[in-house]
Amino acid sequence: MTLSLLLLFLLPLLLSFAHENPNVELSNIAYLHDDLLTTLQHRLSQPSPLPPYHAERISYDERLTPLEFRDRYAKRSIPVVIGSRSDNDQPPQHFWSKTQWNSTYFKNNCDVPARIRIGTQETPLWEWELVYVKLRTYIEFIEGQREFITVQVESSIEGSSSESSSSGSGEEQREIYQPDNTYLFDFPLSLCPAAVLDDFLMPRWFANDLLTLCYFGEEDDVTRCPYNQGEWPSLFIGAPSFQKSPLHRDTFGSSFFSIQLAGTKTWRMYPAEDSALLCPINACCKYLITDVLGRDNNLSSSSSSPVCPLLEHARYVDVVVNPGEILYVPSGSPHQVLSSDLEGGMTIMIGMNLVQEVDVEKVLEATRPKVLRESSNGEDGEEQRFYTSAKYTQLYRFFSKHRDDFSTWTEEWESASGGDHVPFREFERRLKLLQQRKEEL
Ligand SMILES: O=C(O)CCC(=O)C(=O)O
Repeated sequence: MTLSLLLLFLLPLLLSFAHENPNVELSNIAYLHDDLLTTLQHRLSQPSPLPPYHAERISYDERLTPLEFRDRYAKRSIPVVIGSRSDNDQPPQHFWSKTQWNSTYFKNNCDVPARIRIGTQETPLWEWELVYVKLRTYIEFIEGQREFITVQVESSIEGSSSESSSSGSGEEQREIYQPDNTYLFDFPLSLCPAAVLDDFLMPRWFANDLLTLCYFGEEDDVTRCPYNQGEWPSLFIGAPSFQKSPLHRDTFGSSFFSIQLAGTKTWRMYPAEDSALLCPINACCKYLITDVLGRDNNLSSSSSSPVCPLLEHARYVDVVVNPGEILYVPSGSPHQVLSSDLEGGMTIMIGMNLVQEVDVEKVLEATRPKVLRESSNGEDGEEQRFYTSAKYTQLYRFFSKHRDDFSTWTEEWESASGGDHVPFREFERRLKLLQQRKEEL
């Protein structure tokens, strides 16, 4: 089907999404419609075909400054694997932590309750149940040292919510026997004893993150913004036969980097501007099709789908990320991740969402409060209904207030840090460090 024909069927298509899929919130339809219209108009105005989406691979010890990284890759939304250019040039696996971050390290240094997901390969990870188990016990289970684990069911845990990773002492317990139907997904390292993060060296290309500077409130009552409360960096651990996580894009327009510690992952990434072609079902971050990598785990299939006919027009790139390598995913870029068990081992990965200067406009668009129907509040007795997450409010305030400052902050940070990798503790304190430096000048 050509794009101009698709344009004609645009509205009925969206309406049928809404009708057929109970996950589609009607209030999102107008937003999605605008997004798709813009995408298609842009496509139709381009000389066809558009250049293919591509990723770059650079060496981890290349003397590439954060500002060069910004100009060469982040500004142009190019995914990057920072690792080795050849098999003979492997980066040291533990470069980013003082001690080697491997399964033994996490078993010995972070034996706290961890929230894991359990489900089946047929259902997307978002629908998997959330349960708790001690991290050491979980790792022993997926390493094959335990036949089963006893987990605590989230609903039975006092004060728990799907946003929180804390655990309490509930009663309901269950035994789990299938490691491949479990996944430790996005477990905040801040829940481990502090020594774990104190060991961490922030790669220089990401140490200019602005999200970590987001606070609100008055001087003596200052609070960290949501998503700046120790959610990241986070840990992902999968059993050797865990397959894949679903297609999604990351929350509020943030970008992302990961450090692959063990096992191999293959990432399929789409450019942010093709996102509307993937049949999004809400303004953030889910899609009607969750699996674009194919049923039998091969990478070639699923580029077309009867329920999402626009999918075949979306460009994508597949990249393999090996142990020791870092992956950069540009802001707004939808992705699906396939875990490989070529060597029969588990996968361990550290991930971190961030906001760099070049991401700010996308973050503002994603977090801007959007109302279903404009009306001055109360005038006609109707309340304004926002359909942007309430958690985005402080992010929007911060990023719009300082919109014009970020470029200076980024450059100041580059000169304060010498553009080098930064121990995590200093990275967390960098606003203070910048202020100190200004006072000294
Ligand atoms: O590695 C994975 O399984 C998924 C990671 C990911 O897509 C994310 O954190 O956004």
